[in-house]
Amino acid sequence: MESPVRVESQLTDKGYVPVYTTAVVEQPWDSYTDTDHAVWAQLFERQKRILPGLACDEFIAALDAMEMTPDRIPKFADLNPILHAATGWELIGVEGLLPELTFFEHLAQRRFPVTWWIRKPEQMDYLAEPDLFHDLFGHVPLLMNPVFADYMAAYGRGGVKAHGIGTDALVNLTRLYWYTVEFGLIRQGKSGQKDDLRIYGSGIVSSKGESIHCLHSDAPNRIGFDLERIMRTRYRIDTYQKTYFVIDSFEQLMDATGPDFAPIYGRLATQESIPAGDVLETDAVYHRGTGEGWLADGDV
Ligand code: HBI
Ligand code: FE
Repeated sequence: MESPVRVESQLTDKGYVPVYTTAVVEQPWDSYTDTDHAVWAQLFERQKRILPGLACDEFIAALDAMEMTPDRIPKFADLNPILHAATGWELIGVEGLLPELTFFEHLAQRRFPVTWWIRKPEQMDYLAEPDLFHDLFGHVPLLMNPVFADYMAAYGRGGVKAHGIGTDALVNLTRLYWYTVEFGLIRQGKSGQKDDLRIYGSGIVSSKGESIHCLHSDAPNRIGFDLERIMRTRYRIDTYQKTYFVIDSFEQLMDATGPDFAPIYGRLATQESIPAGDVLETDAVYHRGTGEGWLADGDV
């Protein structure tokens, strides 16, 4: 089959405008170039080397269980039987960002959309949109964990409902996704000290710089998980996060998102959003950031 031509996102003067497509594509594995495989190898080996001691045990164990290797880009067809046996999830190939409702519907059906193309060598350390490495290395391993896998499916069902409620609900829910699935931290030890925190967020584990920054820099806040507080909190797209939220366990995440969100959306609609770098009186503060290097504007 001819390899699909990548749908280039619109890089405009306003920055990156995603081209949302709903198409599900077969992974064009034979069309990957040696450069594509080399980019995978470099990113995979670098993260495998630095993540022990930074990423949570569940992530490291899942990465091993999936038997992904650096020598070449994994085949979705090889990974799906392993993933499906563990938690009923499967990978589907997509062009990139999906319209929100499409994305939620896939998650609700335990289908994780993985971008089929991988970044170019010159994009090694940053690209504006999720590529194969962000999705496959960042998001997929934790879908091997039964509790987190259930949370992701519940998130999808919640997203479909939120889509029916309206934009404000979707904004609240996107913040939850951002501060847990993408940029979440988890307590690994029991003392609650800074050095007991570990990473589970996909946006962090797929980034060398942020994997180190989120735990070892004094700049960001590290604050205990609080569902409604998170759903009010604005975030950063193009810089490291100003605040990272810490869960005690994946069970805590699952329990917190069990209730019907409709009354929560109602309460949140009457409250102001919270700037990304603020610390509230009511926060359980693990670390109050110095704010070094923060940009004043740009919170979304
Ligand atoms: N589409 N493929 C893909 N991957 C995502 O992570 C994704 C998406 N569409 C929308 C989206 N994430 C966020 O807006 C979620 O909060 C819904
Ligand atoms: Fe992501």
